[in-house]
Amino acid sequence: LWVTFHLPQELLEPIKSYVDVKMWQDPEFDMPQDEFEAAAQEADILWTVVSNQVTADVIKRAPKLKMIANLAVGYNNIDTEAATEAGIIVTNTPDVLADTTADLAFLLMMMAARRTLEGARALYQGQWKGWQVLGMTGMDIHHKTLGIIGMGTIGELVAKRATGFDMNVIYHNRHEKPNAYGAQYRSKEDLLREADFIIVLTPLTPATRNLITKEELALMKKSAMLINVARGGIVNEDDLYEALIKGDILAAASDVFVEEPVPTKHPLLTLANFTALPHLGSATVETRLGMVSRNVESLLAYFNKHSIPFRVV
Ligand code: 8YV
Repeated sequence: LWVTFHLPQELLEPIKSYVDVKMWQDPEFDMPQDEFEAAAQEADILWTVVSNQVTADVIKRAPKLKMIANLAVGYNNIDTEAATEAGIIVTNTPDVLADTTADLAFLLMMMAARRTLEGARALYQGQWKGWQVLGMTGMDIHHKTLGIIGMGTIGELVAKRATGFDMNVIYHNRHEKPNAYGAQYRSKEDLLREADFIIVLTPLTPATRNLITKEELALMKKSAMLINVARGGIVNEDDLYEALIKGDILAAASDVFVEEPVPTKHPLLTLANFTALPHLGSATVETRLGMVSRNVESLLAYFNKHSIPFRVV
């Protein structure tokens, strides 16, 4: 079994008696893709994270591979069609991170609304000049309309939070969800036109890549804010930059990027009306340990020839 990220040894204990374990040793940096591909070639089982690209080509050159446990709910890093064809089991970590990620979605929305990054940056840089009536004023979220695009488990938990903040919630999803905390279904276009805040929460698939481009941004209110806690690539970053520069929308925030870690020269990072976080959606101790447990459960079921929980392929 190849663990392609760094885990504290004690978390490997439950599986060690079943299998020889190799692990990426650097806790600071992701495993580079070429080293990951070399690991995949010799692995029977891979324990991966979303920075590992398991393409059809990687699968073709991994003759022994039988299972991939992905430490994430999203599995856009894995070519599931190629895995299915090769008879490879793929598992993920559903539900356990949903509340934590919903919290972060809310946090990012409020950071954008209240301009907290801008304010904190000014303070740390010694540029806080004192209280002014209209200094650093943001926008209230209460009694505003929140539009959720992608009403899965995390979307519903964001809607739940929003009701406690007296927001009016609308959503767009492939299927209508009648019991989603009073949230009202809208077409994508109507949601874009009506919402004051939009939170993107779809998985990244061929259908959702570039779901938000200049056309969608143009439909949004000029006072609206766009928040992405799903995946880079769902929102077109070049178009978002243009929209923020031109004032097509007021502000945006994102926890996810097309390239992660984000290059320090990324144009979006130069904008005062853009708030960035380093993919912290699921980053609490409780949730990360819960995610590890989900994968361990799947692995133990595999070793013991039981039916495999959290299986996506
Ligand atoms: C993961 C995530 O921690 O679960 C997901 O889909 O985006 C994160 O919570 C991260 O992607 C590492 O695999």
